[in-house]
Amino acid sequence: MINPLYDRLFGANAGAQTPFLILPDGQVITHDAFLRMAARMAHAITGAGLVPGDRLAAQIAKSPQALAVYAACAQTGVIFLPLNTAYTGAEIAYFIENSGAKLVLCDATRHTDLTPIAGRLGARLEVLNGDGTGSFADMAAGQPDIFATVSRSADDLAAFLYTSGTTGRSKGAMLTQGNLLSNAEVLTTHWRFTRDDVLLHQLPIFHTHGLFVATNVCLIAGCAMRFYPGFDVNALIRDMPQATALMGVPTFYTRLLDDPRFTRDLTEGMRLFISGSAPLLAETHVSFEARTGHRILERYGMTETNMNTSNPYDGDRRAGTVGLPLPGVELKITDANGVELPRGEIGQIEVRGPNVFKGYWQMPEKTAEELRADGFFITGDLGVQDADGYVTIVGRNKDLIISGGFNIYPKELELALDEATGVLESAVIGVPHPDFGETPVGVLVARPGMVVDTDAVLAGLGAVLARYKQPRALVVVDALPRNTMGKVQKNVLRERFARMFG
Ligand code: MCA
Ligand code: AMP
Repeated sequence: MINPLYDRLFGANAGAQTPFLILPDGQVITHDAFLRMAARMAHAITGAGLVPGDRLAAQIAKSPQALAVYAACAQTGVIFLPLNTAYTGAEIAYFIENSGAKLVLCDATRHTDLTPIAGRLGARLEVLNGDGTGSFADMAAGQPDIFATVSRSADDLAAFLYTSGTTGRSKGAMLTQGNLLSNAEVLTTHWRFTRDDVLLHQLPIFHTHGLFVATNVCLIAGCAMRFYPGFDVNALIRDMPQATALMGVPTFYTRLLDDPRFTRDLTEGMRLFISGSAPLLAETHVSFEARTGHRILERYGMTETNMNTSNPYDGDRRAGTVGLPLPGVELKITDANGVELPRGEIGQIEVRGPNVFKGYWQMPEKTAEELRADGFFITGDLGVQDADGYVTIVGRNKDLIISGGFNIYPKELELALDEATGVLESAVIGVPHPDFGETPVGVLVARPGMVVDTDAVLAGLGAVLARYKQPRALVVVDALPRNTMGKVQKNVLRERFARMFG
């Protein structure tokens, strides 16, 4: 039986009694023990009636068990659909309905909330808690710890990751086994991961960054991860002397730099610090090197494409750039008509390669808008490539805010704000934030003769939007600035409110 993703990532580590996950309390889970846990879950998944190609949605806390669900999906050929733990019931309902998930895993705390939703949508709901307990764990307990891996091909789907759109409707990016595997192979080599590495893993595992980039690389290398439930600067500082690498969003690095305990001595045994998901300010890069002697390696990727570019391991890691296209990835800068521009000119970034996804689930028209027939994907990012090939991202063609590495689409917030009592219309903009890089601010116009109670509006958003998406401030203005075409001039608003958070 052949299953490229499972065989290469997981199966290759079968029998290895070396550490895979080192938990904050010192507990060690070997590669072999992890695979046996995943095999028991694979039996539970097939026992629940799922067949290859079915979707399993998981809104569960980060834990070794949560990671084993990913391995179990790979082994059974079931499509894994990880969901942000911050999503509200209303948001989850959309993902279950849109994906047609057959099995949904949640924390016990969400069970009551999600039971009617799953019931209405015909999905089976089971519990998997962050401590590894729950009805799904019970289904897996006592199952054989070996599972006959289901045959799959590189073109079969491995995961759906939902990414919001400028229309406010999330789209399920369909990632194949080949997409994930090709990128993981390239990154492992490019960043020189070997079985001697120990990666500090504090990212969430419901995104490409924490799930595919960090985890898949460590699986291919057969190395260990110090695996934490979430970001914890104290644990990072405590454990850094026992690690070799860190992957994080820029907020990780600014928070480390804010801590006087973070010193050159502490980083002596580290060989690599990688940043991505949001722009790393050149000043952070420079301060980091001054403090530690290490140059952060910045790379650039997307849910739809995995990683596209990376600064070199050996050679010049240039602050403010995202480096060079990865081996096997073609990148070009184009004008609005898709015509390639000469080096040095700013345009839209397009990429093509084995890393590029298959399309958006059941959205052929959206897929056609962004994925060209010749295989180039229009990223929506604006960039420039210098004479040496280094890419700098200069802006976005899409209305997107990135807060602490989480994407927030203004349209989704505007649709919710427009429903609020007394609101005539709204515009949501991203403004600089010292911790999160950017944060959303809602600019509201009141209906004639009405007063907007901004506290009540914010409270109302809590029921529909995940906390991280909620605007950090709401301001009421007389009118939104518009151009002659009637389009809201968000750049004018961004300038006006740029210094709200210092
Ligand atoms: C948490 N909160 C946030 C964020 N995170 N608000 C805005 N933006 C955020 N990113 C809110 C919480 O709701 C809470 O609100 C308060 O801030 C503190 O929450 P807490 O959980 O304690 O925060 P934290 O643990 O310190 O988390 C901050 C974080 C985290 C470490 C920056 O957000 C994080 O791990 N971000 C990484 C995301 C990531 O992996 N992105 C990759 C996706 P309150 O207190 O008011 O209730 S992009 C991707 O995968 C592409 C392919 C790529 O290129 O990598
Ligand atoms: P997502 O849709 O969550 O995968 O986010 C992808 C987006 O994050 C990209 O289209 C970029 O706008 C942004 N991004 C990722 N890495 C970087 C980076 N190193 N610098 C700037 N933006 C980045």
